[in-house]
Amino acid sequence: MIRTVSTTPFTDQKPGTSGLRKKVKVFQQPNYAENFIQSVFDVVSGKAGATLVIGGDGRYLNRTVIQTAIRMAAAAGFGRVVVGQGGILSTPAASNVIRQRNAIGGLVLSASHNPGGPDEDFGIKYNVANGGPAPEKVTEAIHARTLSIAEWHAADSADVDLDTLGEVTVEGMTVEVIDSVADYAALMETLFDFDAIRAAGLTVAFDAMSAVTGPYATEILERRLGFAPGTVRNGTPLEDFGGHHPDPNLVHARALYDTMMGEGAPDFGAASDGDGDRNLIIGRGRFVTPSDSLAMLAANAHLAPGYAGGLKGIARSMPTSAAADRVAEKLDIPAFETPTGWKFFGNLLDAGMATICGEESAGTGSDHVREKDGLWAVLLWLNILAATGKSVDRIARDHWATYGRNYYARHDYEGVDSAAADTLMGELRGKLATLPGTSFGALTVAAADDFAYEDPTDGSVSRQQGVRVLFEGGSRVVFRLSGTGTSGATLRVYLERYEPVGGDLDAETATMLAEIVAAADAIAGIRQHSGREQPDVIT
Ligand code: VG1
Ligand code: CO
Repeated sequence: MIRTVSTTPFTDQKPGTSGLRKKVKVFQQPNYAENFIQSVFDVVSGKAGATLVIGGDGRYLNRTVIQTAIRMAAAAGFGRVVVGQGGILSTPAASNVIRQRNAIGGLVLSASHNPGGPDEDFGIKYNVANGGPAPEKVTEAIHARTLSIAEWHAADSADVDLDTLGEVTVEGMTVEVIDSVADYAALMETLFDFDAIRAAGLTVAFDAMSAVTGPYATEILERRLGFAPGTVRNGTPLEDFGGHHPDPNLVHARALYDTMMGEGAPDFGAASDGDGDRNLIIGRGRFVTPSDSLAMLAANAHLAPGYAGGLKGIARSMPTSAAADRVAEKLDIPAFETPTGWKFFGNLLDAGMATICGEESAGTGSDHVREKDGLWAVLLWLNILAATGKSVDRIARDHWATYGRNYYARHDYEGVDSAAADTLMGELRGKLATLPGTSFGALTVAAADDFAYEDPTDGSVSRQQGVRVLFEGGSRVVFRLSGTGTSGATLRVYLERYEPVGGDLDAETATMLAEIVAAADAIAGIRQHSGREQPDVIT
């Protein structure tokens, strides 16, 4: 039997950079999750008999919302729901299952690197048939639907046993519980030379941060690649990530950093985030910024079997450093600059215009799926280390000696008053026209704009994607507000300085960026508007 429930709209269900993210308590309001899921289903055409993939990062509320989504999918007329065992699918694994099963789309339940638990964050994201996050025209349609929704529908059925592999039927719809890891691990074996990695004798530390990559990393690194037991740390997904932020950066993955900088460090260290799409890369004694990692992976990707034929193009988000552009130039392939968020890469990947993509926020991936992929980046690094016999530090130094070095950092000011953050951005936008020609210390502004992107495949335009201030000589600062937070505003300030071949390639990043940091504050009045003397997080 199908139940129809009357409801009224919530006015705060606009998807952000990566789906709808709110506090768990917000999602627990009656009708809240149901309204959003129904709005997604109302917007998707061709549901009848189609396959829908559902999975999440295992955080608090994951199982509850999966049961709700299954009942609602049955009412919406889907033919089959494919769900990961225990409700677990990493974001890249979900993307892969959508593609391999020819699904119409998927619901990915995650708030990524945000903390989890009854008082923390939850999220719902809809991915389309290519396996990637819904493009803006779809998220806009979903948002519009949330503002007019009047009822939702669900099968009046019992919970499905999510822990037992196999098929059951709910109101005529098949629910198939699949192994969360198997298809993804098989895909990785097609891309990388597992024998070479196994034979290289490397030592590895991988921190799964008590989040979704635990079972994936344990299967791939310890079982299939034979790294020692204990290589995967914090490998059991917990509903609250052990009380930590599952955010693989130098603040929240500090323990891994200390291991990699200490006595007896292994050759290679890495971590991933809540939903498994981000990666942190640290070699023995050498942290690699995500922007550099993208460039180094692109420059060496041909060493892995999956990319032996070369790359078609490289895409990066606008705030990501230009290091990857230099690699594209050398390889004589196109470089693309998109707005923040993986949804903007999908069309380029589908059109065969780009093979590798990346973001400064620790996201790297390729055309093997349509999401960024943390373990993929780890395996590509391991394949490159195995093929070259070099250390991470050696690869980094050789790279800079060839291309020059883009010193880079991001300063985040979290939990800033939303009105103050809006004022800061508004004032900044208001003075863009007058900035060129003005000087801040030794830096002179060459150009300033508000980044807009026209998708080369469908001509769609996205405006107001971040304020860029470009200085003479190639340094720059970018300002934008986060679209993934759940309380107040987060101001992100992206700082970059290029040092050419023959220049100072072995300096401290903070020293190299000090002038730009001062200029950023002078231009935007960060301290004045935020009331903060220092950023909360530097990555
Ligand atoms: C952040 C990152 C962005 C990333 C997004 C989703 O967005 O900056 O690069 O794509 O998170 O990643 P924002 O709007 O907060 O800057 V994840 O791993 O949270 O799905
Ligand atoms: Co993530």
